[in-house]
Amino acid sequence: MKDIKEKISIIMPAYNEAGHIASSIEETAAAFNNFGYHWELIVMDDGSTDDTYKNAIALAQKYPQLIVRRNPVNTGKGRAIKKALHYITGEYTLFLDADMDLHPLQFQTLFDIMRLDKADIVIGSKLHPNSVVNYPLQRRIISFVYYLLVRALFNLPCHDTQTGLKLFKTEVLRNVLPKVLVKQFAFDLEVLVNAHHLGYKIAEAPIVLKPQRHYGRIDLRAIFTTGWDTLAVFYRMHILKYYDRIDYYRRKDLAE
Ligand SMILES: Nc1nc2c(ncn2[C@@H]2O[C@H](COP(=O)(O)OP(=O)(O)OP(=O)(O)O)[C@@H](O)[C@H]2O)c(=O)[nH]1
Ligand SMILES: [Mg+2]
Repeated sequence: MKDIKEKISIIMPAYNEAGHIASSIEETAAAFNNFGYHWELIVMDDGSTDDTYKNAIALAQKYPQLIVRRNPVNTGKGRAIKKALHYITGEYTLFLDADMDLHPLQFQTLFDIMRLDKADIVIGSKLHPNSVVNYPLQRRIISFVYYLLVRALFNLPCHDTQTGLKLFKTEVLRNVLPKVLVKQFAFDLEVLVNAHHLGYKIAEAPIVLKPQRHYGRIDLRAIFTTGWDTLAVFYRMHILKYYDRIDYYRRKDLAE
């Protein structure tokens, strides 16, 4: 074990990843054992209709650091991550997609940037000039248009809110996640908007993205829902002032 006391909690949301999940867990465990950090891996299976849960739980004996939880029905990536917060014991939390498009060894880049930039959050960005990304033109266009929308609506210092590799000081998530309402893909945006609003520093990291699937699973419906949820985050932040009010009521609750 390195002389590093910090513990990293890794949250891996998984939906119908039976084909990937065992090797994803093995690769993640190997990467973090190699780094020498203390770590734990929380796999959140979300009503998968394939063998995701079975294949993941089969590795629980081999890795005592592995926690596998299952939701009987699918309720969305955002809600699964919110639930995972209950199991986290590390000072740092990494969101890592289960499909291994982004290899967990890249954690070290994010961790180094967090320390150098004194950031509270470091997000992988496909639009970083040093990123090596290999994904279809159609997805590049969607990413860029979404970036323009996010820039127009929120003053976020991020170019890509949607990449499945993000490092947080766990304290940030404890303060932000209870306020987050989106259950699906705009969840990431809602987390970042709220963290920024609370004054946490967000930095971006280059990534290497190697798509493991031949086609993306993001369809028109997901794009529409994400766009709609994004507008809803804007409405709650700037018109309803919901996030400030919920803070106020919570503080009042605590005071009473
Ligand atoms: N818990 C949970 N995880 C999900 C859900 N939908 C997707 N995921 C997981 O979230 C991660 C990102 O989902 P992907 O479908 O890979 O989305 P993406 O990377 O934006 O799109 P692709 O290009 O198709 O890979 C993966 O680990 C999925 O297994 C869900 O409803 N619940
Ligand atoms: Mg993916």
